[in-house]
Formats: sequence, structure tokens, C-alpha cells
Amino acid sequence: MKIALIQPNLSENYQNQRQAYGSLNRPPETGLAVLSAYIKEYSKKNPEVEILDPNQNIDLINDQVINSDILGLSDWFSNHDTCMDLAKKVKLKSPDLKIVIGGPNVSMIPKEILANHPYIDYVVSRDGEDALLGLVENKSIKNIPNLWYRENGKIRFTNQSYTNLKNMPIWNFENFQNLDDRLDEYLSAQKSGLDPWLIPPLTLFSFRGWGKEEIKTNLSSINRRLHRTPKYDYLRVE
Ligand code: B12
Repeated sequence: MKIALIQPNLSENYQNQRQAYGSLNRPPETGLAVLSAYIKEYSKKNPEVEILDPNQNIDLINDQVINSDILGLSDWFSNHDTCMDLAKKVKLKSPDLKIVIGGPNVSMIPKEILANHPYIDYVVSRDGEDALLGLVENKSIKNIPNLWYRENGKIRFTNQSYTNLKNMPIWNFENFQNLDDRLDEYLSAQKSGLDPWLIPPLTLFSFRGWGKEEIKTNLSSINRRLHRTPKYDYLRVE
């Protein structure tokens, strides 16, 4: 079982947008590292997972996924068109390859995605770990949480569920293509003592899995701690 994951680059219409950070490059995607670690830990199929480098031409990416069983795309509004372009081209060349899409953008518009984009097989809404694992394990679709799919021309949803964070393995970036090149900017910036705001940070999780009340209480205590500790004053908590 071969799984390819990718968070495609910004769509053309967003390439000139003002970035939140000084660099246009994006660090290796933590969301995909988390998904990869989870399926590696819990799948009985011993899947081979590769997280593709988005900094390459779409046709080249298409050639590389030809032998994969599943292609997983991470969709933010800012790369939505690139996701759709890639999915369309991949489906044309490899019609049996299952294409699943998740991430913050499609999580909010799953029905529209399935209605308007026939080359997408599944949409995952919100937490993706158990949904992707279910697809890799080839479980019956109805038993896979957070999954939108088509059945007899109708768009259906299974059920909503949240990942049990106590079962989350520690993730790393070992399955990323061209990792050294992608990290080069970060490592050299770190060594030179460059202003950290000039490079986009790797993700720091601070409140995934908290309810609204916990976020309110804990955020104010995190803010107090951050403000009291000059060493961390560049950390941003979203
Ligand atoms: C960290 C972060 C960044 C970092 C990314 C660093 C990195 N190494 O990954 C940086 C600073 C680079 C960044 C940049 C931008 N970001 Co940002 N970022 C975030 C943040 C805070 C966390 C993302 C994250 O890692 N979450 C943790 C992981 C585990 O969760 P996840 O990625 O959502 O993935 C889970 C699910 O979504 C799902 N899933 C995701 N992908 C897939 C794929 C498949 C196949 C499946 C099955 C499931 C699945 O499963 C995962 C596990 O449960 C979010 C806000 C948030 N709280 O989520 C904003 C957020 C993602 N960013 C956003 C935006 C707008 C941007 C920028 C466009 C801002 C700008 N103008 O510069 C740029 C885009 C840069 C680029 N070139 O692409 C928006 C996207 C909005 C949307 N609805 O699409 C968000 C949601 C913030 C917001 N509320 O507005 N960002």
C-alpha cells in the first residue's frame, strides 16, 4: 500500500498576496507529518508513505504518484485551485488511484467539493487521522469517521469524531521528500541568528483538543507566561 501526501503550493491568484512572514517558502507541513506518523503507527498494512515536495511542477508530481494507491491533498483556500488542478490531472492519468482531500478549507465546504469536482473521491472534514487510517485499512466506508463520499449519485457523510490525542504518536519529518533542501533556509537562519519573523515557523501545538472554556482559561495563562518570558516573546499563539 503506497500513500502520497501533499500540500500543493499557492494557487496563481494568491501568489502575489502579502505573506504573514518575510519568506515565500513554507516549512515542511506539520499537518501532513502528523497524518503520516498516525497511519504508520496504527495501520496493519505497513503502508509506504511519502510526503511530496510541493516546489515542483504539477506534471512532475503527477508522474510520481502513478504507482500510489491513495493521494491525499491538504487544501487551504490559498492553494485550492492548485489542489483541484493536480487532482484533475492525476485522475485522468491514474483513474484507479483514490484521491482524498482534507484541511481547513474543504472541511467547511465538503458537499460543494464533491458536487463540483468529480475527480475527488473523498472529502475529510476536520480531524483527518482516523479517516485516512480507515481508507488505508480499506475499512467499510460507513465505518470511517469524518468522511464525505458519493453513493448512488448522492453525497453522504458518515459521522463526526475527534482524534484521541492521547493516542497520537510523536511525529517527525522523515517521510518528506527533499527534506534537507526544504529545511535549509530554517537551519541557516537559525545558525545566523536572523530575525525569526523573517522565516515562517514550524508549527507549535498549544491547544488542539481543548474546548472553548479551556481555550479561554489556558490562553490567558499562556499569554501571561509568554509576556513574562522575553526569550519566547517571538512565539505567536494562534
Ligand atoms: C502553522 C500555520 C501556518 C504555518 C505552517 C507551518 C507548517 N510547517 O505547516 C505558516 C506560518 C507557514 C502558515 C502560513 C500561512 N497560513 Co497558516 N496556519 C497555521 C495554523 C496556525 C496551524 C496549522 C497546523 O499545522 N495545524 C495542525 C494540523 C495537525 O492540523 P491541520 O493542518 O488542520 O490538519 C488536520 C486536518 O485539517 C486534516 N487534514 C489536513 N490536511 C489533510 C489532508 C488529508 C489527505 C486528510 C485526510 C486530512 C487532512 O487532518 C489533519 C489532522 O487532523 C492554522 C490555524 C489552525 N489553528 O489550524 C493556520 C491556517 C491553516 N493558515 C491559514 C492561512 C490563510 C495562511 C496563509 C495563506 C497566510 C498568509 N497570507 O501568509 C499562509 C500560506 C502559506 C503558504 N505558502 O501556503 C488559514 C487557512 C484558512 C483556510 N480556511 O483555508 C488558517 C486555518 C488560519 C486561519 N484561521 O485563517 N500557516
